[in-house]
Amino acid sequence: MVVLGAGPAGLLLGNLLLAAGIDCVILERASRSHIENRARAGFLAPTTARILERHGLADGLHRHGSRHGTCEFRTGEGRFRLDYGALGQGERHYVYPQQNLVTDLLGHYLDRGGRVHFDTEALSVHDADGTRPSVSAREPDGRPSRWSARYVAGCDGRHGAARRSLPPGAVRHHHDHGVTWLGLLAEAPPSLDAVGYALHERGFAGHMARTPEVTRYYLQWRRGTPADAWSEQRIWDELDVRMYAPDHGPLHRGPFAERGLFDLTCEVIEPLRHGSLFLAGDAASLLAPAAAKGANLAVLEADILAEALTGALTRGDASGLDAYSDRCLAHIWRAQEFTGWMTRLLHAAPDADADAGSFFQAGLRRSRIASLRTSRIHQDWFAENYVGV
Ligand code: RFL
Repeated sequence: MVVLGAGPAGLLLGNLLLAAGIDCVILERASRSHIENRARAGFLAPTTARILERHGLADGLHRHGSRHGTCEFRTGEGRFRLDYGALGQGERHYVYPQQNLVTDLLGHYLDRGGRVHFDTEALSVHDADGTRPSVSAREPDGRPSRWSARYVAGCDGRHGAARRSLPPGAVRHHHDHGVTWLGLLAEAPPSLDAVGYALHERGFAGHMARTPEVTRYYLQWRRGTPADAWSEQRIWDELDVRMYAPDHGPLHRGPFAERGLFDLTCEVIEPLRHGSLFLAGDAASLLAPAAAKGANLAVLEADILAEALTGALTRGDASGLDAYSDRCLAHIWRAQEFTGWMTRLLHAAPDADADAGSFFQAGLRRSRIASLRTSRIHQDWFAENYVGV
């Protein structure tokens, strides 16, 4: 088995294949230290924790992760909290930085004797329509190499080789929410004991705890403006305004260790299987980060794929592989639907003051927020979708 990419999807898959006695190799474009330090997700769903627990891979999560079940919405009319851990299915998130999860999964994989080729970029998948597909790659010293196996798993993200190798029949659904975020990683403790979503006429601002020393902030950002256009002082001042800090308490400031721009776009590839090539994680679908679903879907899909491959390779039962794409797409579309709803809730339409239509949108948004504040049924729906995948 050849697995492309050592993110959450590829590393979980690699672990589960080795545990089932299936030989595999992971090709990873980046270095080991890069993947062990790449800060991304932080909010992991209970489903993710259960999958890791079931496979004996949750030790780090339980030792160092924390639990979280409250979010706070702030608007010009005030603020309200939803204890989502007590609503819906009564489940809470785990807060555990993605780079720690990747480090744990990599450690377990190597302990089991797994092979990863770092600094090795997959270029293309060949002969996926046959029973002996192969992957052409570039080795760290620039030499070309070729890897063949019975199956190839494309877990190499949105810009990976698996996506580039899809046959013409593959459909790529793409949607642009028309919103850009400046994502910030602040070396500062969290400023509130909840996920903070602030809706302001100047745009959205978000607050998410990562560790006691590090906090993520997001600012809705004018598309096309460079990430470094504003000084740290100006960004903190803007966060203060949009998060209504004078009304609800100051933000703990600190230097920004990272800034990046994210266009809130989403994509789904259909189907997720092309002969002997299977897509999982961001390679299969991309979600706007508004609802924190991407890493959780990556883990879920890797678990489903591992079970299907184990059936095919150890028992000659290919039914799991046949069902893989449909099973995952059901989860993906549900996550896309909720993420789209969250995205519309949190953002004024771009250039909100430009036309009368956007006032209509603002009215709908106020009504959505009011419903979420007052309707128990709406809160239960929110909680179930917010925590689930
Ligand atoms: P990854 O993690 O991108 O890993 C893919 C790996 O493939 C390698 N690669 C290649 N290797 C070989 N050959 C090639 N040609 C290659 N091309 C790429 C890459 O170096 C990399 O190591 O994909 P995977 O495993 O599918 O995991 C997906 C998640 O990383 C992603 O969905 C999440 O980070 C999304 N996300 C969040 N998800 C959550 O569930 N909860 C969150 O709280 C959350 N917060 C976030 C997020 C994503 C963010 N960004 C990046 C927009 C916050 C942010 C800011």
